Amino acid sequence: MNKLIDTDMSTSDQVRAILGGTIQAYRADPAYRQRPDVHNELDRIGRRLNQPIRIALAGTLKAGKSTLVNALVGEDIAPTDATEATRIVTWFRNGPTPKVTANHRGGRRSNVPIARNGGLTFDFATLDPEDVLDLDVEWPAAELIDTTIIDTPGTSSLSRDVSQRTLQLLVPEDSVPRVDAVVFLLRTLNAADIALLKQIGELVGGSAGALGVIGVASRADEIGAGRIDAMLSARDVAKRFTSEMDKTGICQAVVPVSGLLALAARTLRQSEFVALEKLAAVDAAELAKAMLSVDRFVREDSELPVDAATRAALLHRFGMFGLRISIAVLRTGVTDSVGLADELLERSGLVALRDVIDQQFAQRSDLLKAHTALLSLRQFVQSNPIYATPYILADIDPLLADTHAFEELRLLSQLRSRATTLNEDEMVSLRRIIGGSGTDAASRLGLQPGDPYDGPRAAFAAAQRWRRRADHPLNDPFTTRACRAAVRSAEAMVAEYAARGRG
Ligand SMILES: Nc1nc2c(ncn2[C@@H]2O[C@H](COP(=O)(O)OP(=O)(O)OP(=O)(O)O)[C@@H](O)[C@H]2O)c(=O)[nH]1
Ligand SMILES: [Mg+2]
Repeated sequence: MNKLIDTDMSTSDQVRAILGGTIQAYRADPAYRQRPDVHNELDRIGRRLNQPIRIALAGTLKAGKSTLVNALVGEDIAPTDATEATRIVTWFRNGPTPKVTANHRGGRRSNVPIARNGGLTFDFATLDPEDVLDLDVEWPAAELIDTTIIDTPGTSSLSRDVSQRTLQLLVPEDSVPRVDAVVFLLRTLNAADIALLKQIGELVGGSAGALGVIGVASRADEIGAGRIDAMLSARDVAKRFTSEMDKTGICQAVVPVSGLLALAARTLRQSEFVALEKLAAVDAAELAKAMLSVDRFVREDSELPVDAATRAALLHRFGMFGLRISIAVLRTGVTDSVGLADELLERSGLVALRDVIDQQFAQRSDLLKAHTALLSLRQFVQSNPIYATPYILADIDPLLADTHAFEELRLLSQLRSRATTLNEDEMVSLRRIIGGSGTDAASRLGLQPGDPYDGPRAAFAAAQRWRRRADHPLNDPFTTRACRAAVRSAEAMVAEYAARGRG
């Protein structure tokens, strides 16, 4: 990654410095010297700065959260059937060998046997789900090395206790953030979904809670009822979702995704490819008739060249839309399973989602973690007051308020919900320059890789342009604030180019 703007790096260092000072203050304080719990908590806040970023998948009941966890990891590790496990918050981290631990109320930990039935499920025979706070899954997976993914129980107004577990994670009562970023899945736009999103949004807006939030219009393939153009209409729905979620002002982006199709693509088996090829070879009119409905497609007495059990299994893995799209892709002349998988993955929306996660979360992971640490520390010194508490707060608060990279993230969300006097072109380039399409200079300045155009000159021109735009007499305060942020982003690049030139 091109770390041109190194404000996030220095923010982490500043957070480490504040933390170091805080640790010393508590060691020196007679009231806390003998309190290992206090010192452990401070160590924990510090350690987290070096750990993978924590991204929670949250959303409504059956929105496809667990399926999307599996699609992101590329393996069937999150239970998706309606087992007890879907009611418990589950952490997926990279580890040398598969291992599942239950954290019980009162601090006890126990090993959970792993059961495999196609996917992974946990053996709850010896566990009382009511007594389990969360599950910790260690799994050797490349995707988990830099990112810890947290699967949460679906929220709904019908099941308060379960929703409560998710809320506790996302919007904890003690205000100590548990996660650094949130992917929020919505299948429909009902009042309860929007209310929850707003609840999270209020905390984000109040500069508490996760700073990064991405919206996903999930199970996007179902929107077109399995028609081939489903993902196209999904894009329309995503637009509607976007505008609805925009009103909450908390998502930096909204993407339509079919987790089911993405998972099938990432774990496509040769036997499935062979069966799909057989189906693709059937006369088009005949196949269309056989695929008119799910019931017809899995009929025992069907003439299709694939047996009923295999058809049912295919349907389970791909969904009707996935099957139609696979067959259409094979008919365009794709002849190998890798080609098919690539095409399906692209169409599932997962590639787009991963790009957004990379731009919004991965490239900013130090920053998001620094933000979490500052909030945690702020909460900590307030609930364990010592003489130094006001001084520590006096270090933390300006950092939270003035760190330009935090302001960039807040603006990326708020620009979606608040009125400005910017025209469409200006909005696009403003979002870009404050890092909406990636945090490296080329992305911010809209330069093509290998573009002969001179980066320093582009950065300088952008700073001038946004300075002028910030001074426009008809600006409202929010527009001025956004333009000034763009100036700062551009100036940071100018300075960085200059430093590079000297170095
Ligand atoms: N067609 C289609 N079905 C999906 C998709 N994602 C999930 N499903 C199905 O929807 C059902 C619920 O999926 P899960 O991934 O368990 O959803 P969840 O949000 O984790 O559910 P809870 O944790 O119980 O709230 C399963 O039967 C999935 O196969 C998708 O993208 N497309
Ligand atoms: Mg689930």
